[in-house]
Amino acid sequence: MNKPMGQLLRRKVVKELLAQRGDALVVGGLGAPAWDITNAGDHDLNFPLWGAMGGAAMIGLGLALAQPKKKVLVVTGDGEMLMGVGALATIAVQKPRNLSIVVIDNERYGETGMQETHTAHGVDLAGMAKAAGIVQTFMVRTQAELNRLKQHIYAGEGALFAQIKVDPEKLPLVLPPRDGALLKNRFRAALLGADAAHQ
Ligand SMILES: Cc1ncc(C[n+]2csc(CCOP(=O)(O)OP(=O)(O)O)c2C)c(N)n1
Ligand SMILES: [Mg+2]
Repeated sequence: MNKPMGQLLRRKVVKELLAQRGDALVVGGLGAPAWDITNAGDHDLNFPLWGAMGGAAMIGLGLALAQPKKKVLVVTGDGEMLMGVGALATIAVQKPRNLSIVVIDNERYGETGMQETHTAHGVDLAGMAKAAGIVQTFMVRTQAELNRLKQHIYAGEGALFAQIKVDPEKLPLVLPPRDGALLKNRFRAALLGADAAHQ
């Protein structure tokens, strides 16, 4: 029998994780995770994706390799991660210490009507990450487990992968800016300085 659905509330989870972000670079997977990171406070060093389903972890990997002194956090959905699951193998091989991937797992494709994803049927993304060779993996179902994750997420001991089981609640949208060029330019300016923004 499948385990019960997640109880944690995604907006609270993401807010707690981002409270300690400092100057970390934060990538939000398309849809609800992008709204979650925006709900926690829009930020110049947020890079919310409006598309590119399946690409969030790899965008995070590229950033982590290009900016080894910065912490990089990817917050994405179970559906998005399942689409790009091969990324786990590449991240395991590249071993970026500064990269954390957090999957907000509501066991649903929330944005398109709450269809069940494979995680509703036992697919264990944290187990897949571990088997790929990512050393730090977490399955989080409780506040105590979330608190433990918080101690490691920005420690730079990565790569780190966490799957957080959350309630499949429907929430009001909290949208980031919609203009991709604006998002890219403000991110580059905040990271590299104003001169780099438009290059
Ligand atoms: C290539 C591609 N396929 C499908 C979609 C439609 N789509 C957008 S968001 C989404 C569901 C995302 O689910 P998940 O990552 O689990 O996020 P949740 O909303 O459940 O938090 C889908 C199927 C898309 N944008 N691009
Ligand atoms: Mg989902």
